[in-house]
Amino acid sequence: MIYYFKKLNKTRKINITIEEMKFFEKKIALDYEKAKIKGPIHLSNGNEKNLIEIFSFIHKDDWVFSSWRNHYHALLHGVKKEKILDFIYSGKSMSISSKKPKFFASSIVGGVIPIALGTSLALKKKKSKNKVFCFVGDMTAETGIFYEAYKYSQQKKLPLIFVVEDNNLSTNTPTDKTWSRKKFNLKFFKNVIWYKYKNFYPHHGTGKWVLF
Ligand SMILES: Cc1ncc(C[n+]2csc(CCOP(=O)(O)OP(=O)(O)O)c2C)c(N)n1
Ligand SMILES: [Mg+2]
Repeated sequence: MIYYFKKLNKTRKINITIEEMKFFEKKIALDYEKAKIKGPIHLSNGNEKNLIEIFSFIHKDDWVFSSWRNHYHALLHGVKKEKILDFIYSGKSMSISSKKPKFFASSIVGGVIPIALGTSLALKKKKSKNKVFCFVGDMTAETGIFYEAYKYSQQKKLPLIFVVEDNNLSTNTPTDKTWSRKKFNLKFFKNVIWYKYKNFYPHHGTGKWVLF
């Protein structure tokens, strides 16, 4: 399924199950519909198996960067459930961050890419064995900043691995049609993990109109 895996070693056993992940998002969805969360939420569904596999290659001391759709990444990297829920229920779901484990997310398309790049440069300078994993959506992976950072990280041989999560949507715009994507296949890029999935939830919210 994922082309790049043969280059990585499994470093940890993931103790969260697919059902627990789905339940975590479902509870947030229900509370959002009851107007208990006064901020946007971006839920995931359908990529649990892919993520459990990917996180088994991520060391607990590695850096993980993410986006607005970050709940699963934070959970699997070991950010405490209570801490994740604090961010979400206080309306700050898009900027979940943690020092231990090292986790940082941003709502800005491409916003974390240069930060992830700089972090990987710092790790290399410190001769650290740890890596940086930067999760991006498929449309984010089409932006200029992605290719600029990717090129720099490759030329400098930095410990930066991008994970492209491809739902073929940028909000409601199909990415393949926008970019005539057939020729570009990120799957074969070095230091890129790429997987396709179909999200049961819409871009943000749950699909139900919520009145506060
Ligand atoms: C700089 C910037 N421009 C526009 C937006 C609005 N926006 C939020 S998510 C998104 C689509 C991103 O699509 P993709 O990278 O595929 O991620 P997905 O939501 O599908 O996981 C856009 C355009 C933003 N957050 N930041
Ligand atoms: Mg997308």
